[in-house]
Amino acid sequence: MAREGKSLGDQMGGWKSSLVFAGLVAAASFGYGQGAAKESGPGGPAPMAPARPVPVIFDTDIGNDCDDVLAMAMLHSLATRKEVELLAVTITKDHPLAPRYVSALNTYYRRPGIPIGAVRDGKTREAGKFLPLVERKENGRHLYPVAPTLGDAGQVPDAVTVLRQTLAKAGDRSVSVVQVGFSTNLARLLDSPADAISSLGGVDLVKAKVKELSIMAGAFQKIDGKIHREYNVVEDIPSCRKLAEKWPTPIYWSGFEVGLAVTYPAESILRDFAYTPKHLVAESYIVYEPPPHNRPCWDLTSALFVARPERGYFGVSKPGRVTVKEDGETVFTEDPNGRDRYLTVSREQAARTREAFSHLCSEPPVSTGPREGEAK
Ligand SMILES: [Ca+2]
Repeated sequence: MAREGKSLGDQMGGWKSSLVFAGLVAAASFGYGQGAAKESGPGGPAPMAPARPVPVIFDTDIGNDCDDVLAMAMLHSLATRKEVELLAVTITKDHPLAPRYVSALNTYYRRPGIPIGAVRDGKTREAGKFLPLVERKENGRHLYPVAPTLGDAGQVPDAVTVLRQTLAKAGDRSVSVVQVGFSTNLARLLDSPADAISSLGGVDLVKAKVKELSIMAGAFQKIDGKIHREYNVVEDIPSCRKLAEKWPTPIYWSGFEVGLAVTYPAESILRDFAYTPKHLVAESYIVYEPPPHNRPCWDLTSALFVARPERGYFGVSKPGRVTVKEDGETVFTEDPNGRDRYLTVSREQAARTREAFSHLCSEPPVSTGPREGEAK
């Protein structure tokens, strides 16, 4: 089921109107400076530049909305630029094609060995619109090949195992976890006991190894004058409630309103991927909802924020605490000692950020090995 099909109903059609869109952007730009250097949000300090590359775990419900695909393409470009290191991809969409699809993307971007973990007994069990692209063949060969190590069954380890293994190997308080789907995997990670992988239980392992969680979930403004119960929360409310209650590191929440205000330029899909005859990213977008639709960039916001927090693409709120109600509503309460902040985006930031998205998402894969003649 696609994102619209759940909590949004048929509203997205109406939101395509530029008038409504302009209103939402304006609503999202509450009261802070327009200059990039000052764009620290309503009261929060400007985030510092991280040590690069930023080690990232990407936790995604890939196969539902196509913004997960764009976010992965962008992370690969940022990895090529040595701004991030993609340590692992874990999946909360419970469909066997999802890990195959992730492997095809990683293979296309020259990183077939990135560990992939998949949820067991998870949410959204239908194939969705674009995962089946990974099965397409031309002249008897897969158009979008997966890593040879994946095997025909496409089976990958359980996501919690991959999360624990990845964190166990990581440096102390080094990892940025980017969650852009449901909280199923991360909630189970918090509940996971000490085992052969790590002597630490889930909460302590996260506390030891994770620097921050950047999460696309919730809504911190009314949408169309109404409380918005956001899809990623609503699909697995108990897991999101557990995450909000127990997660032991700083959390940056990108609410529904942020991605809605930053749309992907459809002309980039039509033009910027033409360097290859068939491109899995562009095809997935088109199969999901073709141009001239400018897709909101929800998941991309959380990914870009960990890579370039200091570049003024977003503002951050003052600290506080997010709670998730039983019906999926997210509530932010200001607290100087709070763990949580939410992202904001002004009209000017939205324009800059969508350009950055289109350039980064459409960058061709590059071999980063030594050039011919250079010492290895
Ligand atoms: Ca997603």
